[in-house]
Amino acid sequence: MVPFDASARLRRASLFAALLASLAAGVAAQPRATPVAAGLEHPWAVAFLDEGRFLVTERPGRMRVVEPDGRLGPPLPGVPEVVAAGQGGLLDLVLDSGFATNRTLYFCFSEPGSGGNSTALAKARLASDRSRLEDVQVIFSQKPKVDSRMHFGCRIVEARDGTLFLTTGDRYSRMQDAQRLDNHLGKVIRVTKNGAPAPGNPFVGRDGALPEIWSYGHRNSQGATLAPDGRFWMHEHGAQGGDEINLPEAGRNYGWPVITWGVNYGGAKIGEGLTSKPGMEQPLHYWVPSIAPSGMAFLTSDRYGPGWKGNLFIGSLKFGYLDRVELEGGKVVREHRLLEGVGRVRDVRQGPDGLLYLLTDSANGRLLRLQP
Ligand SMILES: [Ca+2]
Repeated sequence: MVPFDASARLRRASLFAALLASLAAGVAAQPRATPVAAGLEHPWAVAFLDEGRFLVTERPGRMRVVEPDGRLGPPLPGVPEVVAAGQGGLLDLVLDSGFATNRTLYFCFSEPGSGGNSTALAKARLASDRSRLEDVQVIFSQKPKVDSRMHFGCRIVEARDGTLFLTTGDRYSRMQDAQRLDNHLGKVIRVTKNGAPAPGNPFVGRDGALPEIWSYGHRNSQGATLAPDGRFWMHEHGAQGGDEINLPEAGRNYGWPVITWGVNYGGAKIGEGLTSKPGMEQPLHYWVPSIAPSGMAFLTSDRYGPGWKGNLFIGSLKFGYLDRVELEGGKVVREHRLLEGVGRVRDVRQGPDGLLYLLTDSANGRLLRLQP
């Protein structure tokens, strides 16, 4: 029965080969990022132009087009003077929902002024030949200006009703101001596309409160997006521990610095060390230790298979990975660390091709595409 034995041996061999192949496929299925462009100096935000081009901000104060083959265009004239120091500079960028016809975009930056600097929101048009910004207008400036290089917040989201959300930071030295309504520190701001307080804002008409405020008690938010259902989601940095995901609702208090799941750098408690208090909202999710989140996007495409569709993707600056967050019933149920060792992830967005794109934050920062 030699032929039978040989064929059994062959079958075993082919089973073993199939096993090896499936193991190899398992390894190959680990997500991989391929570089689109490099040589970006501390890139902060990426937007998607037509024909596969990108528009990228660099923190020192430059905005440039990146060609589909990765070539970097020259810095676009028209960016206002920015305070490029510490965490400040030219930060977020989003295209207007009608960009294809109106060429309008919004960006935010650290604006110099009397007393120091603060986060400002600007509107501009990208010239039809993509060579410069036109009609640049600052439509909102955070009050007051503070002598600080820290905590600018600065993510912009266009809501479905066409108003703009802007996150602002507490400037680090002014954390108590996040609880007061007479300033824009540590807030979510909501304005029209001309910078006026958005109709329906919760504190319009209240004495001593600024009408641009949507929600308060925030620390420093460097990631925000709309969920597929149109709700506004954001995350924010805690101190040592206590980074949070929040879904800010009109007029609500998100607690900083009165309640937090973190402690001060060095381990001292913050305030009375409370983690909850009536009248203050609990986060949807928090991280201890802090991951230092930046950038945030829901994956709505099918490009990575059904398991990833609807997941939330968040960059970690501190640990240098992309966090894939699984949600069930609106709650975080599992997290997966992708691309460990990729570097400080500053931004993550879904492109018009349905793929995820990331920016890494360094002196030689990169634009990366996550391969399906
Ligand atoms: Ca909070």
